[in-house]
Amino acid sequence: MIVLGASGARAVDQNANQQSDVWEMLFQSFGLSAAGDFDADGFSDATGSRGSTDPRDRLSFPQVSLRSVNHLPIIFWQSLRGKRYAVLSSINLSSFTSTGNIAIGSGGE
Ligand SMILES: [Ca+2]
Ligand SMILES: [Ca+2]
Repeated sequence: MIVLGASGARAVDQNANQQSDVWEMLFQSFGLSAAGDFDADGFSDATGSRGSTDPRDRLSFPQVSLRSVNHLPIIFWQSLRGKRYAVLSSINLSSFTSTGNIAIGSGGE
């Protein structure tokens, strides 16, 4: 299995609520619970924070697709410009290892 994770320095979280302070300011999402799901999209607000999705828009949630391009499997996701993404792999879903691939978000797929 392959998943995406935030890369580089940990997100700033000076109020220790497990959600990026930058994300909280960007989406005016102060006071949301890390385990909560304000927009009922099936992803916790902490997960939305890591994926930089809008916590008030249930159509904005972390998503990854696998497509074939020239017979090769390619991973796609909606990125944010300048955000660093790491591709992680796991064979047991309990531990994950970086594939070493870091992608810088372009603002598109
Ligand atoms: Ca925070
Ligand atoms: Ca959510």
